[in-house]
Order: sequence, then structure tokens, then C-alpha cells
Amino acid sequence: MEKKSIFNKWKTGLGKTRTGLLARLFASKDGINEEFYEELEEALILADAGAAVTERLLDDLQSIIKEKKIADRAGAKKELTSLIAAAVETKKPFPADQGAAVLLIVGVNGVGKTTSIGKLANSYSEQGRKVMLAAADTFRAAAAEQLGEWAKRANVGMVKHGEGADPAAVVFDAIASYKAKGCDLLICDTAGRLHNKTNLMNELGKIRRVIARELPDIPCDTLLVLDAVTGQNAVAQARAFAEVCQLDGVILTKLDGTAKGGVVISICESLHVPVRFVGVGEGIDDLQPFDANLFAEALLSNDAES
Ligand SMILES: Nc1nc2c(ncn2[C@@H]2O[C@H](COP(=O)(O)OP(=O)(O)OP(=O)(O)O)[C@@H](O)[C@H]2O)c(=O)[nH]1
Ligand SMILES: [Mg+2]
Repeated sequence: MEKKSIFNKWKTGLGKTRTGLLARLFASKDGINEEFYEELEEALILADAGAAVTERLLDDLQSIIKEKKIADRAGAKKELTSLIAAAVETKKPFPADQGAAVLLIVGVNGVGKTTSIGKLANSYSEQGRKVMLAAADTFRAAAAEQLGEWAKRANVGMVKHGEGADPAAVVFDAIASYKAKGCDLLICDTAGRLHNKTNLMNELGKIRRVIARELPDIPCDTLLVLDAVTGQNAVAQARAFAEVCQLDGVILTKLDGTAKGGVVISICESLHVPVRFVGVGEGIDDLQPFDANLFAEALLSNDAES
């Protein structure tokens, strides 16, 4: 995709967040005054950036503005864009982009796990990767069917068992198929679960052990899917998951459906977990690899710009 059209996807995806105070704040011709900081604080809180992160960003911005003697809002916007980009940037490379890898997709019910896997399978397959899917949500019969539809659309393989089967056994068979077909990316769907359901969390541990045993040389990332619409609750959810299972990254879905896009900053800064993908719409190519600069620029852009 062209760079400009990708930026437009981010802008549209963050449309509901931008149309709040944030856009108006920087469109104003007023200079930098007390009101500016107050409104910026309110805008970041409303965008669900979280209190601690908002305070830190405001402090840093204030010092930079003083130091560089910035007097107009355009200048302030440029500095805030850099501060936000730095806050959400990750230095950790994503193993799935470096070579063979396993992605274990987890999260509570209905956050967008299966849909995201479908989009990921499609995108990696288009990039020439050989993808295998494991339908390890055996809780609902419809779950494997739903994933099967995506596998067909993306033209990738999938392994499933019947309803109620052991998810770790599904993953075991999917690994056999992955090896036999010479694949280089295995993505495992799992049933929606809460962090405090011990048996379900143990199930994830078992799946990870099977992967570690059968594919010892291949990195396995557990990606937590979070629904951006839930705002700060998503941050709490991530914290709770991180306490009971390994958490290597986040897929943040439904950013297009919420004014709480600031939650991205909160996840990155308060959890130190990289956001790897972001859902900016319902289309098959609307799951975008996370890009710190595009996110920061799109978040603070207004509609007059392109
Ligand atoms: N607008 C929008 N909708 C999304 C996005 N991602 C997922 N959805 C929708 O969210 C709903 C739930 O998605 P699923 O993929 O079934 O969620 P799940 O986590 O697999 O659900 P369970 O398997 O029941 O736990 C579907 O209607 C998706 O179309 C997104 O980025 N944007
Ligand atoms: Mg699902």
C-alpha cells in the first residue's frame, strides 16, 4: 500500500478520537497559554491516555516549549507528536517479521481475536509467507467454522478438531501440519477467557508448552487482543493477563469505533508491552502493523491536512 493511503487509514481509524478536543486545540490560532495546557490535559484524558501518562506528557511538553521558546500551537503540536511517538515506539523487533514464528492469540470474549487472525493470515500470505492456522478455540463449534472462512479467504491451511476437544491437541496437530507443509508462520486462535479463570489460564500454559517442545527453535509470541472501545479497562485487562501469563505484545482492535484512541499511549507506557497491530476498520486490510510515527501524526492531525 502507498504511504499516503496508509496514513489515511490511520487518520480515518482515529477519526472519532481526533474529532474531539484534540483537533480543535491545534487548529486554534491562539498562542500557548494556561488554557491551552488545561484543554490539552482534558483532551488527553478524554482520549483515555490515562492520568499518569497525560501528566508526564504535559510536563515534558511544557519544559520543551519553555526551552525552545515555542509560541504557537503548530510548534507545540510538532513537539507533542514527537513525544507521543517516542512513548509508543518499541525497540523490540517483532519475531514474526524476522522469520519463522508462532503467534498465540489470546484475550477475553468478543475482542476480535478470530477476525484479527483472519486479517493477519491474509496479510502475511500476501507477503509470500506460508501460514498455518490452529483452531484452538474448541469451546464453540462455530469458532472453527468462523476461522475456516478466513482460512479459505486467505488461502492458507487450518487444523481443527471437534467441539470440546483439547486445544493443546489441536495445536500439536497444527504443528505437525505446519512442519509437513513447510510453513513459516503458525497462528493459534484460542477461546475467549478471563485472566481469573484458573483452568482456562492453565490451558494457555499447556498450549505454550506443546509449542516449546515441538518447535523449540522458533520464537512464540503471545499476543493479547484488546478492544479499544473499552478504553482504560483494556489497560486493566492487559495488566491482569500479564500477571498470570507471558505477554509479548498487544493487538488493539476497533480503534475506528472509539474516541479512546489515546489508550494506545497508556498501554505502551504503563505496561511496557508493544502494540503490534491496530484494527482501524472492518475491511480485510484494516489491521495495520503498528507504526509509532503514523499513530502520533494521525492522532494529532486535522481534516484539512492530508
Ligand atoms: N470496527 C471494527 N470491528 C472489529 C474489529 N476487529 C473485530 N471487529 C468485530 O468484532 C466482532 C468480534 O470479533 P471476533 O473476531 O469474533 O472476536 P473474538 O475475540 O474471536 O470472539 P470470541 O471468539 O467469541 O471470544 C466481530 O463482529 C468483528 O467484525 C476492528 O478492528 N474494527
Ligand atoms: Mg473467536
